[in-house]
Amino acid sequence: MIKTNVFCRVVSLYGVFFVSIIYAVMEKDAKIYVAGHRGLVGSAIVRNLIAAGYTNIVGKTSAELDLRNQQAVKEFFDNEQPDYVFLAAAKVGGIHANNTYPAEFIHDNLAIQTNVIHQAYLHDVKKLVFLGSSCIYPRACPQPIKEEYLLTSALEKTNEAYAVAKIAGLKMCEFYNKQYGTSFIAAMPTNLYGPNDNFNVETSHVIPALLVKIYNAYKNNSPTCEVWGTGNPRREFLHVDDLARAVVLLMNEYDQESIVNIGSGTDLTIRELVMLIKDLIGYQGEIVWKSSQPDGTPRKLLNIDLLTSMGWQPEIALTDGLQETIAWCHQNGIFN
Ligand code: GFB
Repeated sequence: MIKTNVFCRVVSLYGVFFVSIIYAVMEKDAKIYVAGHRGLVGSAIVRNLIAAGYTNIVGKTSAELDLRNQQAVKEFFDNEQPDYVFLAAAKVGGIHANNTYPAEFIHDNLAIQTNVIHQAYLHDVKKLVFLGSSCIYPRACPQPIKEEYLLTSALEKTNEAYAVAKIAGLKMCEFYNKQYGTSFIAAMPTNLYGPNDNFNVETSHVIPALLVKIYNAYKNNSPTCEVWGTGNPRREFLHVDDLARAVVLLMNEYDQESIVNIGSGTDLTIRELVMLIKDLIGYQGEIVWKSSQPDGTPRKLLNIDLLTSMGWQPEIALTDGLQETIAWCHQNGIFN
């Protein structure tokens, strides 16, 4: 049985104010394990929890705790006995990394999530949030993608290994709830960006890759800057601080069976994204499209009705989030 803290929130709808009751699961001094606390997602969750007044947050680097190691994960749970778990640790990467290292993507993700979810069950963790990805949905999905479209047709090939592992993870949460009565929920974020991302242009996602490539071309006065694919695919992007707000909300307020999409509700073409970043950085050269690199799925815009029905809305517009990320890159030695 989950202990709940009840408090009130004032919400405004069409200018009329309502008082809504919130059932917050996590006590402020509860022990909260954020797996992957140094990464893009985990570090944003930690920032959000600290700002909200949570005082007992646990994290381990991959050097301190290899989550692929079953015995090490068991010993960690034996020692720490966390009350709540955010499972944000994963082997992640952009289209090239997914396509090039599928064995590592399926092995590492299956191992990490299996170890953490199973130990969370064995150690009576009160609630766990598993982070998946919008690439779990079929390649040819109707858009925007509803949660119910899961497993309705074939996956995109470039990230099939990662998607299959994430589908196994969300199903593991569902089946542990069904058989063991656990309270494990699964959130499916769209493409994310922000501080503490991977900025290695070979293995990263598209936004960090473009920031580094276009900044370098600007700094070096290069007449051209090479980017991948045709520019035609559409992608939806969400700043990771908006994601963290959603994930903490779900931990505190959501207890239904369905997975929950987390997105910004709008998308743009990769070409439009490139032009936006080019303008923000001030690069005047020519963009060259390397069409030998894959485009990936043509579109994966999420339907976010379930999440917005809980009162969440994205707050950071793409241009603002990109400007903030560019400033972070300057301050943190990414651009040098
Ligand atoms: O973020 P990304 O690598 O992966 O974006 P996905 C790929 C899109 O951006 C493709 C284009 O259409 C690429 O052709 N692109 C253009 C580039 N230039 C570049 C570049 O320099 N680097 C990169 N990386 N892309 C990921 C999955 O899919 O989505 C992950 O691979 C995860 O598993 C994530 O699910 C959410 O959006 O295609």
